[in-house]
Amino acid sequence: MKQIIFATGNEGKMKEVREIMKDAGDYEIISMKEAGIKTDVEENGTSYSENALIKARAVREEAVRNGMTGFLVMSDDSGFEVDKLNKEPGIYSARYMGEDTSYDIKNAEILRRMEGVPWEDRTARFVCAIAMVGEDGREEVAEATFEGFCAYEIKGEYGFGYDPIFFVPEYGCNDAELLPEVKNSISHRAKALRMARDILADKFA
Ligand code: ITT
Repeated sequence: MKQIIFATGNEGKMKEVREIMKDAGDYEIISMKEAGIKTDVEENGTSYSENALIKARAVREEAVRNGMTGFLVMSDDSGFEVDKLNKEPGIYSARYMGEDTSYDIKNAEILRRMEGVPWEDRTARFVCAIAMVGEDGREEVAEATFEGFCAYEIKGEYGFGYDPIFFVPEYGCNDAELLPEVKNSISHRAKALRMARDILADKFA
């Protein structure tokens, strides 16, 4: 069975990817840790797709150096965009206010910056780019969005990152209030991974 090394150091993402890809048939998903890969690259691209490719290429190179065969690398670059804040934090979502700042603080700061902004101007979204890099260097990217609003309040215990301040109109609650199986059926990551699976079947079979 072919292995997909999923190039992320983010536990929240890894958990969702495993759940979304659990019936991905011919592939076994393994984390970088499980593959013994330690690469930590600088994400200096100017788009989600570029950053996703930067991560996947670096992991492929290390896997090849380590003598691995029969694998494909996948990575996820994602972010939270608030239109009223010029799409911040955007591609800098992980680094916003510092990588080690807690999301309680980051989320509170975004809500503070959005104080007094009416509902119709609170449009926001998550974006996810999934890059695939084959053992032979072949490259593909799939990108998808999850549209909603910047909430008025921090709410919910599920998910990770900015989920507690993202309001999901279809469900009338914040993303972090949705059960994981619900988020994982409608999210930016779910959509991009579904597209990625079609690309895998088409171009990497
Ligand atoms: P890797 O690069 O190792 O994958 P990272 O957390 O640094 O991990 P990104 O650079 O892609 O990953 O940053 C994505 C950030 O966007 C993430 O840290 C969250 O702050 C936010 N984010 C992305 N998807 C999210 C989701 O589904 N729910 C909440 N926040 C999300």
